[in-house]
Amino acid sequence: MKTIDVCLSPELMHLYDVRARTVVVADVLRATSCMVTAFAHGVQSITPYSDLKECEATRSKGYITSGERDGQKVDGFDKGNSPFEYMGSDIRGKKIAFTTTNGTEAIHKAKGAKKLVVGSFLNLSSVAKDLSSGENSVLIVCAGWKGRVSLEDMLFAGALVEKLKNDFELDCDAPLAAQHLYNLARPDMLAFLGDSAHVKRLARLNIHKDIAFCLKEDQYPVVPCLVNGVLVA
Ligand code: 3SL
Repeated sequence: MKTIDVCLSPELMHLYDVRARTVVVADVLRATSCMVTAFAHGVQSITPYSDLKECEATRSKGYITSGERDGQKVDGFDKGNSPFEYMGSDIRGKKIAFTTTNGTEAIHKAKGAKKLVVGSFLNLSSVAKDLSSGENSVLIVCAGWKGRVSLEDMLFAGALVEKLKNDFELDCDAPLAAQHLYNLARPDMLAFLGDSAHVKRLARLNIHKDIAFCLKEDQYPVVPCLVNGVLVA
């Protein structure tokens, strides 16, 4: 039977062999939620960058430059890291170069995977469907915050485990813990996350509506997938 596991921080990636697995990278607040939203609104591709300068240099090749550092839009970039910036017709058919503190970094760390897809609550069921129809075992990589664990990414991992529990065997206790947490949080995820570090961090930036939006399940039926270092729908 296929198995499913959860890597709670990109710093723990060395514990997992991803060469035969599908990896789902999740940075619910907010990188992967932005990416999913952008694909749902017709973006052609998103190239993830770890390095700010490399990302910025793509502008001369016609890319939209996007991203944040410590939650704030990078000076001189076209867009920041709010899903509401990726809902307009200005991105249709365009290529985006994206760099964020944790999300794009997690994608880089998981690049050796057999298949890599991007997950968020916004495309939860579409990702689940893609994984259950595939042949690979699965590793959900939670982007976290600078190597530390983030509760919202863990809840997403738990939601995915909950959806896939009949098709996959749990590999260890991390998927079990995530699944239990999600079921506890499910009746009111926003309240459950009220004391979490990242929600507090974003609330200080006054972006409550981003938080509420990123926790909505199944808004978009897209599954961004990494092909030759570039995300496509
Ligand atoms: O680190 C990331 O990838 C971001 O999503 C962080 S933030 O939500 O913009 O603070």
